[in-house]
Amino acid sequence: MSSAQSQDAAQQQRAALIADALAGLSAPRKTLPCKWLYDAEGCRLFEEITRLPEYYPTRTEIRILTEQAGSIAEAVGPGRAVVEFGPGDGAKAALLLDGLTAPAAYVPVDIAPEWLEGAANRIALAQPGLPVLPVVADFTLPFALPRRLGTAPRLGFFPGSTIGNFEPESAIAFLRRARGTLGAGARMLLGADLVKAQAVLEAAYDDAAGVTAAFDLNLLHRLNREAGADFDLGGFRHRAVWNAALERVEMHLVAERAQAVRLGGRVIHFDAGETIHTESSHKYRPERLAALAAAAGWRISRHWTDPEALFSVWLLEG
Ligand code: AVI
Repeated sequence: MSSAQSQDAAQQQRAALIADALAGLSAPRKTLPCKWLYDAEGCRLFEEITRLPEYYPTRTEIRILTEQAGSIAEAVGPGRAVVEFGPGDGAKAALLLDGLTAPAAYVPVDIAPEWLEGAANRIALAQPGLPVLPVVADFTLPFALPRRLGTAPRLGFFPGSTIGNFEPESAIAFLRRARGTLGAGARMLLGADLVKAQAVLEAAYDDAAGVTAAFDLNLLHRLNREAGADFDLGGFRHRAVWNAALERVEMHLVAERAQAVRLGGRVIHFDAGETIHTESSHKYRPERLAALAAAAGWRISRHWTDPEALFSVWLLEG
């Protein structure tokens, strides 16, 4: 990307952030889309979250992928091209590819080229000779796979329970679209966090060291930095709450007192105690996950979990 192109992209991103913030903060129940949590500082803080003692999902999924590698490889079958939606640093793909029999290619898909580069380099080093074909795309929208992939059967890979950050209708839409993108005979390996005790869930999203709070509050920092807003960061605090009816952990930023904030030429008023809903992390029961997959045209072939049934990895067939 030339420097003019990257300036253009930054400008477009800024305009989209302001538009989303104005729409979300003008709604009767204030909200901000969780995708804006992930600027460079947000990504750094999220990495830190994945290593926290309270945040069990990452290490538990890695444990499942490690301990069940043989069983997963057998169920997936040989010769598949692995298409990963949002590869992060590529660590989970490295584990998966190491266990699979004769994978045909690795296709990491992400909107952020810098993430793709890291994951692609990691896999190229770990799997010499394996074609690595990165795709820069927003995987929540339609995109095409590289032609060079040929006719090898595909395995979609969507770990981390990122599916849980989608509203159920969007999760179904994503899974349906992924099925179309991956093509006939495709399979999909999906990580999903499970419903469990409220205290465990709330601690995972409101850790003692305050890293998740910093991650959440960074969104207001970002609006101040990139959207010219004037949030007083001391005027808001992070709260994580289990919504039992919707089976999701919600992150909120709570206004500590009544206040007014300037953003994009408008003034936004907050009552004391009013919240901005910044993220939902849906947790699944097996029957709900099966229903979600079925609504998107997939059927469950196998699933694996850890001994404490904290997290699950699912193999879907088209
Ligand atoms: C990225 N995603 C799966 C994380 C989750 O657990 O929902 C995001 C996160 N938010 C706070 N902690 C972690």
